[in-house]
This record gives sequence, structure tokens and C-alpha cells, in this order.
Amino acid sequence: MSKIERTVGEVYRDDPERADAVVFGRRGDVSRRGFLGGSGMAALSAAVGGPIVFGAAMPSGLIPAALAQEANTDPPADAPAHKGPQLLQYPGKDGNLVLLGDKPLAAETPEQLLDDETTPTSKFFISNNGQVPEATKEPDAWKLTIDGEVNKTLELTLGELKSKVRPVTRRMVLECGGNGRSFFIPQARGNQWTNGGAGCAEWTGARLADVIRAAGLKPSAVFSGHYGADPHLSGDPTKSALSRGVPIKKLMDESNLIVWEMNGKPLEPIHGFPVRLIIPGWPGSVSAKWLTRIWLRDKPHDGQGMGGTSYRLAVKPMLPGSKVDEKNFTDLESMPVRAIITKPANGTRLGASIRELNLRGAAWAGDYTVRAVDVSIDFGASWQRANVNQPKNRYDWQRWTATLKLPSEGYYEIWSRATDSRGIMQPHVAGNWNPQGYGANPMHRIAILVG
Ligand SMILES: Nc1nc2c(c(=O)[nH]1)N[C@H]1C(S)=C(S)[C@@H](COP(=O)(O)O)O[C@H]1N2
Ligand SMILES: [Mo]
Repeated sequence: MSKIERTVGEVYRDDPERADAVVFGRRGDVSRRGFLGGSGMAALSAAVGGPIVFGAAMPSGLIPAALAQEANTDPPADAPAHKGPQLLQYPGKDGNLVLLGDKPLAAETPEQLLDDETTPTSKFFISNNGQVPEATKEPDAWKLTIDGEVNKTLELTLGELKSKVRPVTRRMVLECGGNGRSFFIPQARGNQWTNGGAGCAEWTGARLADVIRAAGLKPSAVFSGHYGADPHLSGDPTKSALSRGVPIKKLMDESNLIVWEMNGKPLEPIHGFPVRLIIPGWPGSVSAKWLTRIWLRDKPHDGQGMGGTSYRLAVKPMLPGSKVDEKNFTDLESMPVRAIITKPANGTRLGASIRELNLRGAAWAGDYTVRAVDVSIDFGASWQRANVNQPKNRYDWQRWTATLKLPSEGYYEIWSRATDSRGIMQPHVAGNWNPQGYGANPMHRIAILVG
């Protein structure tokens, strides 16, 4: 590595604003800043490993994708000093999930591992708020309670539930409410998910609405509260690790399932064995694992993870770090639209003669569908429409493909952005900052080097 290469790369990591000023022009001289030229281009090209083919279109303020990951994310405090993320070693996982947190356990799937139509369990992300409960030896004896604003409390075992219903299988996205959090500047509190706090698996179980109807929903029921068997991190038995819920309209959605199989096999212990909820489209935290109870309530649920700034967005924009006014917050409901490039991987190097790039990815949009995915090879100066598949069933993700021409050797950034069925599109950068970092869905960018 040449001296300048190290310098610019390091500066981008340590002080992106200064790096931007160095590369794009003198700080303060706003009129001269904007696009990359001359010496800035040379320095940046050296840092990213090759000439930036569409450098003339590169806007200032943009941390190159080749340098962005390190610039944005702090590794866990006890991560080894070497470069690169810490990988999770866990039974049933393939050793390539990125560890984001230890206690409680959280690990994400790098975008390039979300390249399967159906996400294998071995690659599926993990998000916990408490301890992992010990796996029961008698799954069919597991007790479920439906109580509160119902005509009669329903207590049944998983064995009874399985024998009473015709199981339904659906391929549906499960996505952590904090997915995309690492893209907030300044950094928001919590696990620093990139785009990999999501996966799309085949879930098998009973329709939740049928079970609730069997208990008889009273007109006074307005909200649910979900409980799992995982102990609080502190071990305090009077506290729950997580207990969230949804309004009745969402609860009774026919896509919601009480699930005992994932990808055709009994749930893995870490994914909620023997039984969990899947309430697709909304923050994953409403899909309680190790499910023990659904409490029908006559007011919005106030369990662990409800209220305050948890899983909530600011209604009016707030200044990062400013005092929180709880009245300015509302629950995050449908997850925002997102497209990811799953092939090639960020940082892929191609042979010097390659002039065509086949892209593949996935897109999803909470309660909505994806109307379009666009890709750009020139920092958003022009866009090309991708081919987007239909979902297999509601809440399935939509796989997409596109082919781009590469005019010459050099460094490229490929950007992808999706638009949902309402016409809402992913923004360039994470907007609407909030203290716990929900709702970040900026376009996905990958760096590609040809030659
Ligand atoms: N009982 C219980 N259920 C839970 C959680 C938890 O901590 N405890 N985490 C939730 C969160 S925040 C998410 S994103 C999803 C993640 O599901 P997974 O770990 O199976 O991928 O589970 C949800 N269900
Ligand atoms: Mo989550």
C-alpha cells in the first residue's frame, strides 16, 4: 500500500468529514465542493484500489462503499484487534454470521449469504433480548395460554394444538426492528445491524386468528401482549426479557402463524423451540419465541419493549442526541421497504476483461409489496430497472435480477433501491434519526473492482 492510500483510507475510517474535505476540496469553501476532481480523485482511487470509473458523478459527503463498513461500525468491545467482523460459532449455524452482541445474543447474516430463495436455518439471523431458555425435552407437553379479553381462557398443549389444526406453511420474511441501524449518523444505541437482521424462511404452524377465535374475542379486546419463556438477562424471575404486542387488526391477520417448524424441521432451540409466533411485516420483536401466553388486552400493551423509544419512531424530526419527548414517538408498525444485493458480495474483484455484471438480490416492504427495484452503477446519475419476481405468498420477499454493463476496468459502486406498492422509495441515507435507531433503510451499496 502506498502512503497516500493508507492515509485516505484511515482518515475515512477515523474522521469521514475531514476525509471528505481532503478529497473533495477545502473545508469551508462550500462553493468549490461537490464533485470529485484532480488530486482528490487520485487519492481516493488509490484508497479504493483502482480508478473510480464514474468518479465525476460521485457526490461529496459520500464515504466510498469500499471504506464505509469499517467507518460506520464499532466492533464489539471484546472483539479481537484484527480487521474484519467477529463471526458467530454456534450449534446449527454455519460460522459466517456476524456477531453483533453477546449478552444477549445477536448475530446478522451478511447480505451475500441471503442469496438463497429460502434462507437456510444455518444462515438465519438471531436476535435475543434475554437468556436462551433450556430446550424442553417434552415439546408436545408445552403449555400455551390465551387469556384476557376472551370469552373463555384457552389453555392447551402444543400436542393438542397440532392435533386440532391443519398446519399451514408460508414463506415469510422475519426482520428485526433495528435492521439498518448501523447506517444512522451519529450512531444510535443498540446492536449495529447492517441489512442482515432479516431472513425469509418457510414457517409451518397454526393460523393465529383461528386459535384466537377458538377462545372467543371480546369486543373489548384492542391489543395483544405476547410472552415467551426466556428469562430476563438479570435472571430476575419477576421481569420478562421481552413482551410486545400488536393492535387487534394486525393480530387477526390471516398470515400470522403459531409456528413449530422452520424450513421443514422442528424449530431450532435458538429460534424458539418448541413454538413461536410469526407476525410478518412488523418488527421481529412481536414474533415471540418460546411462546407461552397471548394476553388479549383492553388497552395498548405495556410489556417490556413497549413505550418510551423502544421500537418507536419520532413523529417530528429530532436533533440527534437532543432530549427525548415521549409524546413525539409512535410505534414502528410496518417495516420500511428495502432491497439488498446478494450477489456479488461487497468488495468482489473481477477479472480485467469482465464487461458485464449479473446482479441478484432480494426486496421486501413490511406489510406492502415491492413495486420496483432500480440499480445504479454511476452514483445515482442514472438508474436501470431490475426484474422483480412475484412473492410466492403474502409476506414472501421478492427476488430480483439485473445485468449491468461495465465500460472499463476500475472501481465501481453498485447501488440498489426499492419502491413499495405505495410509491415510497428507499432514501440515499438513513433519515429520521431516533435514539434507539429504528427505521433505517438507505439504499444498499456494494464496491466492485474490475482488474
Ligand atoms: N421470547 C422472545 N422472543 C423474541 C425475542 C426475544 O428476545 N425473546 N427477540 C425478538 C426479536 S427482537 C427478533 S428480531 C426476533 C428474531 O427471531 P430469530 O432470533 O428467530 O431470528 O425474535 C423476537 N422474538
Ligand atoms: Mo429484533
